[in-house]
Amino acid sequence: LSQDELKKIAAYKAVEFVQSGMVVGLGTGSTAKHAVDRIADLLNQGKLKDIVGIPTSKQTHQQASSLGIPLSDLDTHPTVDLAIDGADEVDPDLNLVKGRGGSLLREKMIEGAARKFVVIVDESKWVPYVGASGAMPVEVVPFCSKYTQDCLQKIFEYAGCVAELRTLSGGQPFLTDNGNHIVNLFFKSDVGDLRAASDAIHRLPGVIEHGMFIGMATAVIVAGESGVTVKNK
Ligand code: DER
Repeated sequence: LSQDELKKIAAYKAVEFVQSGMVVGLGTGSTAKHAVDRIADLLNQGKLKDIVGIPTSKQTHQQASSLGIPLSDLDTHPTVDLAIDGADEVDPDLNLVKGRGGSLLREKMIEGAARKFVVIVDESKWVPYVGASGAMPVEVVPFCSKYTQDCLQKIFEYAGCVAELRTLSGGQPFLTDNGNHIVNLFFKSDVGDLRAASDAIHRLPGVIEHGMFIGMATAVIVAGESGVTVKNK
């Protein structure tokens, strides 16, 4: 099975938890895309009714609205019944790294407002510790983002951190849906206590939010060659 087929299997499994009448957080990325497609299919088949989608990015808003899913936002629906989204990494305690697609702020707001947050991944996303497979993104204000980047790198010097501003092919800074910059943190070793790491990051005034989703997942659905498993918290 290809990685995309595994992503689709995990996504379809998660959509089984969607019931008519729910307010559903719609994730961002190639795995969540399959969940959005599936919800639209079930709505069009009449198997699901009265769903309101809360998109976690402009990209997902565009996909969901083109598929006819009714959409709203947290201002109108401050509580979300179920959020479904992918992840870049899942550690043994079901802590996540998210945001390599640049949508971490809206994802964390919506998934933090959800009664249940179901994460959908293929088995390649398992890591021994946060940051083991690549960037841990941090959304920062554009004002002096190089200064914030350098502060972030210094905080995690003990873990061999290299901090880099995320840029587009032309070299200009990547901009999130909210018009902010992303600083990617690359760790050479485990940062240790994630909540302490989170607190240290949030103490920097230029930081808006980071991509460690600590203790937020209610369940993680993992699709692998040997089948699909649901890991509950
Ligand atoms: O950017 C994000 O947070 C995405 O959800 C990412 O974590 C997963 O993207 P993928 O499903 O395309 O791997």
